[in-house]
Amino acid sequence: MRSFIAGLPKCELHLHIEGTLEPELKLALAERNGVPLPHSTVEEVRAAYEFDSLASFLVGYYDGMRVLLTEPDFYDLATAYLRRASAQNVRYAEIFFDPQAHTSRGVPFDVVIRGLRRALLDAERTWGVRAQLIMCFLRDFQAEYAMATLLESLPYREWIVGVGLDSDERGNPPEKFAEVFARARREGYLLTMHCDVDQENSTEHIRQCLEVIGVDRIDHGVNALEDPALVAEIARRGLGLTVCPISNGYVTGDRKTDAIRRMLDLGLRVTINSDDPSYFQAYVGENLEAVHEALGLTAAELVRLEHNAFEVAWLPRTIRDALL
Ligand code: ES4
Ligand code: ZN
Repeated sequence: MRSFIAGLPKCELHLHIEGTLEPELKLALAERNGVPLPHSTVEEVRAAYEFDSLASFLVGYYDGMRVLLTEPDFYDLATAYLRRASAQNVRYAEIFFDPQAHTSRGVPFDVVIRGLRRALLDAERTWGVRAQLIMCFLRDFQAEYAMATLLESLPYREWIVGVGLDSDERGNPPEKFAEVFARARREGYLLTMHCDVDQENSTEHIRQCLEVIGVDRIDHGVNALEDPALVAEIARRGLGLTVCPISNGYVTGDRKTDAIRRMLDLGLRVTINSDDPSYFQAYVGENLEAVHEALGLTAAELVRLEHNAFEVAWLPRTIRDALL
């Protein structure tokens, strides 16, 4: 089944580009940009990636970004990811980026998006892997800053397929961003939000995503299983859930594979994704293997997981059908 998984055409829908920064590239960019780091070897950088909760993960995640300063840095970051993704037979990826994690450090929005965009175009030509960008707002910053970021993105509207919401969920419910997401929808963006696994008020946050925001997808969303009314509504709307088992394992101690089993059995459009593959040392292929290892999936079920992902991808039907 290992080679079956390796050969399966894949679709990645939950991937933070800043979470793909491998220690080798972090060291190389630090050197290129003259950014001092407390570590000088890959092993030391790796050893410093330590976390047991979303909040402790995010500390290292933001620290890593200090080496990302120029347009070529963002180009190199996304190119390295797309090279690895295409080697795992990823045919299509929707890539989150966190502009505020950069503009808040003085790196201009256009530097970030131009570097990422150029990498996407070159990767499609070089490896045939398609990708689109989803702009995430940081939920632990004020809604006003998210709105300003949304307005700053409008000149690049054609380069961004949708918006998301990530970072520290605690005390930062979806409804805090209702106005921002309503405006984003009016501007033509599709909408998704993180409802991270086992966070405080998780089912209430999922309810707000459905009833207040009107999301087109939910990132994680595993805790919906605790409320039959949420499950029914997600099924009725055919919403995709982008689950990240190895990430969930790091953040909660449980890869939530039993939940994935239940979602499959309920006919929900569950998808398997990597989240922050450098930090969790697992790209989408390793995530599929982990689920297979825990659940003993059949080939048909593995195909179903990828089929779900292509189905809920934010692609025009003709392009999706060509990829399937
Ligand atoms: C994230 Cl696992 C997770 N949760 C929320 N925000 C994030 N950004 C990157 N990874
Ligand atoms: Zn995520």
